[in-house]
Amino acid sequence: MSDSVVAFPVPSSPELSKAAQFRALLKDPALAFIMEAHNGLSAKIAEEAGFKGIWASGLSLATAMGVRDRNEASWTQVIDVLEFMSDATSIPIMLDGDTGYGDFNNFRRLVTKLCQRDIAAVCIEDKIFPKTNSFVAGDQSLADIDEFCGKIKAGKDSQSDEDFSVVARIEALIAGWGLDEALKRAEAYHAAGADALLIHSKKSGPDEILAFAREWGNRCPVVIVPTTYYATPTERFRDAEISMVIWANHNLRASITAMRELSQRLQAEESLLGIEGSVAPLAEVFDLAGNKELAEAERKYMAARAETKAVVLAASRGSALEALTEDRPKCMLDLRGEPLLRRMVRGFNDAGLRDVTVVCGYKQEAVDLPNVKKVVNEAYGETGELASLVCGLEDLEGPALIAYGDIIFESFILDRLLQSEADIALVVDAKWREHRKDAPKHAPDLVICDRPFGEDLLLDEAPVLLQGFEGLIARDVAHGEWIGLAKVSAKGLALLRKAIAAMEADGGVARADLPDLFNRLIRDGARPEVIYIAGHWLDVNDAFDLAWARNVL
Ligand code: SPV
Ligand code: MG
Repeated sequence: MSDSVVAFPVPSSPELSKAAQFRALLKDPALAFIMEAHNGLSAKIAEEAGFKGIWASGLSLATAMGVRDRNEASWTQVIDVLEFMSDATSIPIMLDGDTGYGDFNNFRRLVTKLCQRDIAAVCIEDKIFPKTNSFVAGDQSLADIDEFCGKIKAGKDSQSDEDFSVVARIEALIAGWGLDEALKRAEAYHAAGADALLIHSKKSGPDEILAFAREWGNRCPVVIVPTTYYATPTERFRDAEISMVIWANHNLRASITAMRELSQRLQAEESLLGIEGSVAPLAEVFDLAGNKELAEAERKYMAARAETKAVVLAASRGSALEALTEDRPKCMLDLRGEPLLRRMVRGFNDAGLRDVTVVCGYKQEAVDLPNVKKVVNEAYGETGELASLVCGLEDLEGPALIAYGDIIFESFILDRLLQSEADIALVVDAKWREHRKDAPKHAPDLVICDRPFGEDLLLDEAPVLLQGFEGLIARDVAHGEWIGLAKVSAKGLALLRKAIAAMEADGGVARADLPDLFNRLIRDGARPEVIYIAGHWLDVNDAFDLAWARNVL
């Protein structure tokens, strides 16, 4: 697509208005060519090909709307299409205004509206409303000369743009009235103020329009439509000092041929295989639509909102579950008809997280969920959670949610975490003692914060992790248990990576778990935000947990 073809909105007008460009084409002694278009797409294609102007053909506009060239579409429907064409292009458009859609008064209003929509010119023909196409049998009665001159004058008096052109189309040759009648009308329309004359013919040779041109003597620009005398060498129009040639309906006819061939072939073949190579690639469609401009505008005007991605650590077997995890990791254990992990991913999706990476290890082939990216920690047997996290973070940019693969939690917990703007945020259960009283043998991820959970939290700054994870030693003093859910911002992710690199340098990644990483961050000065909850979650460590989960869900 050439750079001059623009998508809505037209960003910059050239030095000349569209009307002035069209006027210049008419006046230029060089022969000009304008191309038919009938919608925004064909108009763009005409401009892309290098045409300096567009003919908004009445025949083509009507046919593309599925109606006849008989004023069946209303003039406002025509103008609606023109507006798309004009918005989509930067070259001038001349509307085929048929007979002006009524009398002088209707034509005045048409001209006013065309100027408002930046249409450069209108051509009206001296026939009777509703018009009949010049090439079909039917009433080709000519309009009264004086009445038509009044229409031209009314149009010229109504244009709000001084460069707007009214082109008077003479149908005397089409209606069989001959050259003298055509010249008489040319004289009258010129005197009434027409900016140019369109002399139309349905002969297969150019003789009658060349005779007209000779007699007229270039007293004002002459426009022709060589649809039926197409075999005439263009040089002959130049020699006759014709001002402008209209290729009147050829985009429409080309599209009919192409669409017919394709539709018939698909109907017969019931497969896209045969046609894919012969249709415009989708990339071209998006180019023509101007998607590139939109992408640039988005970068300029839309606040960048990075998508939060989720990483689920699900590499471990869960050996306390014994036979239940013989053929699958514990994240794939069934919980009322669906695997635990699937339930989690659904919750993520519901909260707007579409990009979910699952770090697998043990029996990774059993993790067969759609819509998740699977990465494998091949060394899951000899490594801890941190090594799995490193696998999961590999291609990650921007904010990330990190979750253990064996937890179940109420959706409000996730919503609350996603709202956090902290660089690092962890969900901590302040009621952990109650949660753990029936399963005292687990070593929960206990944390010590700068203050305990309290009723007045809304009034305070968010609590932060102070001493971090303290293990079993802290049972008496812990403020809560980290539930295995955390979020990091883009900056937080960078902090994590830095801490991991430092731990690697110390040789401490392979066996490390996530609490070791958070402790390292705290040691290096980070103060992760704590989001306190009071229950409403559980994790699945053994058959007891699983039974409990199946009961409460
Ligand atoms: C049109 O394109 O609608 C025209 C030109 O009016 S013609 O069909 O040749 O009459
Ligand atoms: Mg027409």
